[in-house]
Amino acid sequence: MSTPLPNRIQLVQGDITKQHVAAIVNAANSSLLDGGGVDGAIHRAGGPAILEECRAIRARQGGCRTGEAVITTGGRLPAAHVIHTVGPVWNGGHKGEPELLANCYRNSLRLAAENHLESVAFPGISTGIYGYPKAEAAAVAVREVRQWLAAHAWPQQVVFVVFDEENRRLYEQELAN
Ligand code: AR6
Repeated sequence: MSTPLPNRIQLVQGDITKQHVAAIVNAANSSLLDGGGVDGAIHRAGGPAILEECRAIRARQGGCRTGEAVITTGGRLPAAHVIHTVGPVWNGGHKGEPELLANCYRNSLRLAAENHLESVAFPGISTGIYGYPKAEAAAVAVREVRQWLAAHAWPQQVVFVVFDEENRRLYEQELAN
């Protein structure tokens, strides 16, 4: 299901691995290895080429710190690229979580812009295993993407991919503001 919005942002409820965009964003962990959740789904659907590039990045720079992002092939995915970013683990909200989550969106969008990627799909980074409250996370996601798009031509399109009803409602509310 897709909700069209009157700008460069789209909201889709479904599986991010099925999105036909230039890049999908992965909610990874700092090892860039052995993930569950959306990470596991992306590696299963995209095949071993993604993991191979993650291992090479790890060998080169020792993984990916919280808030930062790296880019690999999309392997067999419809998306040509995967941007792996590491969201913060929710720890009550006073350990820099909002700023770290904002960095995930900014650094992913920066990589997309640098690589001239036309469209990028984001999952709700940190809102699964990492426990970030969904409403607060949706507010950060929408604010950061809006700010980026207001200042940059690339990416041209951003798709928020929500898995569940609750996130769909929260994103609809944020996007209506
Ligand atoms: N498509 C779109 N969204 C999805 C999908 C999917 N196929 N699967 C899950 N989600 P999570 P995190 C949603 O736990 O909280 C991994 O093991 C899900 O409903 O995948 O950032 C990493 O390696 C939730 O809203 O990521 C890390 O160790 C959102 O994606 C850790 O989990 C994120 O949930 C990262 O935890």
